[in-house]
Amino acid sequence: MKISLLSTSTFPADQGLRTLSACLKREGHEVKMVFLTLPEKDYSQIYKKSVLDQVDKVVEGSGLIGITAMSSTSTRAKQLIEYYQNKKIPVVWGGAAPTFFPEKCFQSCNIVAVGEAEEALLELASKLEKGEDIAKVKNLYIRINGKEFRNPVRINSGKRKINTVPAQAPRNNYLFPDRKGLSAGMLLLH
Ligand code: B12
Repeated sequence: MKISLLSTSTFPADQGLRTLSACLKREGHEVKMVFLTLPEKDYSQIYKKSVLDQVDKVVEGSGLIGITAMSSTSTRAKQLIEYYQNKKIPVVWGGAAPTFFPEKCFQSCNIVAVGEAEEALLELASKLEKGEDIAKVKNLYIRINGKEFRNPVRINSGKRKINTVPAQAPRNNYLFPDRKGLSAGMLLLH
């Protein structure tokens, strides 16, 4: 399945998102990562229509969109969530914001990931691809036809290989809008 992972971070480091990308690819999914950096000076800033149009082209055909945000970038995450949920694409919101404040994030997003999500995201992607019920996927808060499920955080089973090197290659990584000196393939922490 094609899965698009969107980062709202001000700096395209996102070791979490890159790790999730690598795990999904290993299970055969096609993954696009898009880094939607905006400067830190104004967290109320949201994405322009021209940027959303660029993202649309990359995510076209995705069966799932994942969005990462800290609380700082939640406003722009909510913009993306509303935008893609309105297009009827399943959206899962993960990262620091939903981990610390799941209830708050659950108000805007129908699928919220709490905590480390390697196994949860693989399970969600696999179930969506097969058309299976996603209501009981651990680590996720899920709303289906108005019914809400708040599943507990899992203890990683060890059944799936989740240790991996985060995806770094610029191929299939996109950075919008263009910001001088930043590259979607760059690695912050080495
Ligand atoms: C490295 C780091 C940075 C780096 C890189 C950030 C980046 N964009 O990647 C830098 C220095 C740039 C940074 C900056 C800031 N940071 Co910082 N940072 C961290 C730190 C130390 C580690 C994050 C990390 O890489 N973890 C390792 C990866 C593998 O784990 P992860 O990111 O949590 O991802 C996992 C899950 O969250 C989840 N997940 C993540 N994304 C997604 C997406 C989907 C779709 C799904 C399903 C799941 C999912 O699955 C991942 C894999 O298990 C954390 C503290 C911590 N211990 O986590 C603080 C932390 C995230 N930062 C924090 C803050 C406040 C900031 C700043 C606002 C500080 C400031 N005042 O400027 C800025 C904001 C930057 C921005 N808005 O982009 C807070 C966030 C609190 C909150 N409520 O959101 C934290 C938690 C520190 C704290 N305890 O206060 N930070």
